[in-house]
Amino acid sequence: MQVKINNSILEIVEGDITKQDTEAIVNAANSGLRGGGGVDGAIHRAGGPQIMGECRKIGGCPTGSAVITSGGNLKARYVIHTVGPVYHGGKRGEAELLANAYRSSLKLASEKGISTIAFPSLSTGAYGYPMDEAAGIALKTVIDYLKGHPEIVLVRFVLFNADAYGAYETALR
Ligand code: AR6
Repeated sequence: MQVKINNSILEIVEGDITKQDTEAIVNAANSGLRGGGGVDGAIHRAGGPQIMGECRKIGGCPTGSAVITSGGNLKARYVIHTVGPVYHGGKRGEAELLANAYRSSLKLASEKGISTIAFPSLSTGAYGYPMDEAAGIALKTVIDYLKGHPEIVLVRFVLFNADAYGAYETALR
């Protein structure tokens, strides 16, 4: 499903983030940039050791912030690593931190002249954020950003299964 936000495209697809041909893909990292399971494990496996080498030099990334490395062997030229919040019930600022992770990633893309970017559904795996709530925050944050930033021409959400896709589809409608 695709919508236009001014002249930019926002789309949701079911698929694998590591296979995307956008200029950048976003990693659901941890604050130590140490690698892990889920999206993080898949990106480092597919992209090769160069990405971890660059992560080690950067050293870390606070929750809600983002850093950038090359894409190693991936089709995407860059990986933007961001850190979503761990979900503790929703009363510890999780919504704002999740929005910050999307915004920081988009801001970094704008600064680097990256115009096409693919996101996974941050925080909705190991970090336990309820998918429906996360979908609403993710889409609203990206739509608000696109309204003021025509330099980003494509944002693609890559959802890993039909349930995740359905949650984003409902939220987008
Ligand atoms: N492509 C797209 N989405 C995926 C893929 C993939 N290849 N693999 C999993 N997902 P998670 P988090 C979905 O756990 O919750 C790591 O260990 C998955 O179904 O990757 O932000 C890090 O090192 C889920 O909906 O990220 C951190 O320690 C979503 O991506 C921690 O997990 C995010 O799941 C980050 O946890």
